[in-house]
Amino acid sequence: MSITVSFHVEVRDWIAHNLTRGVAPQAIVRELIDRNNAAELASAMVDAVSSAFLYGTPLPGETVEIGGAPVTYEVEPLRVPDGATIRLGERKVRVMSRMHRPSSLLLADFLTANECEQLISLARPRLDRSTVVDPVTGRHVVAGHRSSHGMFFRLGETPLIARLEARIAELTGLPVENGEGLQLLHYEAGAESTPHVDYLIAGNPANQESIARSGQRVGTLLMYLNDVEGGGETVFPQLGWSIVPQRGHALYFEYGNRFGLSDPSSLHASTPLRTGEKWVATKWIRTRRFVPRDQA
Ligand code: PD2
Ligand code: ZN
Repeated sequence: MSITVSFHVEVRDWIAHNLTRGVAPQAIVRELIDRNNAAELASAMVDAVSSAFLYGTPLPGETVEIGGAPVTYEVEPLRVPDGATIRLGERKVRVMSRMHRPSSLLLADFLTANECEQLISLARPRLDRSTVVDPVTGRHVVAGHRSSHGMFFRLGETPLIARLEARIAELTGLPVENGEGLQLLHYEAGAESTPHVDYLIAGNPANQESIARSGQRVGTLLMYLNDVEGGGETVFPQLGWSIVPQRGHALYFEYGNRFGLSDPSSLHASTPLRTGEKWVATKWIRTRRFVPRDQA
């Protein structure tokens, strides 16, 4: 049996702040007990906030359940047809592998060599140091989990971008307008992307506003634009799965289910590049039409 008790917003935000700073949940529970909270209540409050961080759900409201069932993620299959090949407009792409959780698909021939080269040529003069959203302030800052350089295309910015976005929509079954602008990343020797999830954690105002405008991120398509000589693999540490980038290949994975939860098993990274360079294009897809901050 579970009981529902009130949860002060200041206490919730204090827990969220400490989890974001990397304080261990057990240490936060101990501190709450030291401040005269019952042990069951302290654990329930920390679990409720941790679970929102883990599953990308909104922070709990003004109540918390003690003795409730733990949250689990129910995986849903991709909306991509079975078979060894998939026809996308004029193109026939080859299915190299499928994974149940996170729901994923590895494709060959998603892009032609010429499309890869054109994307690199368009992006190269516009590269900037990649930024990440600071989980505490919500501001874009250099550093954090990426040490690559990157740039964004606007939706449908060129005929090539529009053609690729139509191909992505046909693959995923999600409308073009749900996609964020295509991002290109360039890694040089030593550059990496440390383990992270692509869905938004509603722990800061910037993410809350972004989710309110466009919904949560539910899928990522990574398109590899060159063959990589050493390192630079996309890894899923919880699965022990590693994808070796090859020109024209694409990895699609989904991490949102119909209950509005996000899949923590989609944690992934790009290992440090040992030699040469790595070019990758990323399309993040939302539950609704993507509205950039400056167009809200
Ligand atoms: O470049 C990659 O392999 C990679 C790995 C993890 C890219 C991203 N995440 C990303 O763009 O989100
Ligand atoms: Zn990522």
